Amino acid sequence: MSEEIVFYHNPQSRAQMAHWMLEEAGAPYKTVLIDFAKGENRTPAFLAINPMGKLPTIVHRGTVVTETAAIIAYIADAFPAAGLAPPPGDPLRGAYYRWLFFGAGCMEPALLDKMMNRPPVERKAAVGWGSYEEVMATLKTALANGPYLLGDKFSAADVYVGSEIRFAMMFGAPALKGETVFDDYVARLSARPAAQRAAGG
Ligand SMILES: N[C@@H](CCC(=O)N[C@@H](CS)C(=O)NCC(=O)O)C(=O)O
Repeated sequence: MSEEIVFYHNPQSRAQMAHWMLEEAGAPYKTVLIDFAKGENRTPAFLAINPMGKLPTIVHRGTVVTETAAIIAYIADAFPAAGLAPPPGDPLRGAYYRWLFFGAGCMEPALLDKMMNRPPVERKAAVGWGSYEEVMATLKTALANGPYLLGDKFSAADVYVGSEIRFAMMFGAPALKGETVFDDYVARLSARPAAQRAAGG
């Protein structure tokens, strides 16, 4: 079975995060560009792979993986030589899972609330991400001792959470740009050769 990952990509999408991860992992991959304007993500052929019609999507060893955080975690485990995930049994695995899931389950919806000017939630206690302000304050504390979410060790969790922070800054989300912790973190991540290769397309 082919080791090559088929990567359904559009650089103007969350697929950019998976692209960076593929480069970090040194994974062999083939890019299939999907043009949203032409509806290429809504063709029967693509919907048969991902019924959500969304990117990123990868296929590896006959298995479809969707959801950016899952793709990033999957690649880290599939290419362990890159050392992008603490192995099961390593105490850091807990923090690693924590920040990956926090990124997908808390940061992303909080960020979308902000970007879409949704009204503050009425029952904060029942909403998993609480509030944008709490999410950002939590991340700020997590990165205070840095340089990465797992301390000295760069991991796939930084690819995901760091990408989200960088994306949020680009869209002018509050409480990020101008905060030294976040500015330094994003600068550190953006300087990585793999991030720069991915930024090229
Ligand atoms: N939950 C998904 C969201 C993916 C997503 O919404 N991707 C957008 C691009 S950033 C997309 O493919 N939109 C096309 C569409 O829904 O038609 C993830 O985390 O990967």
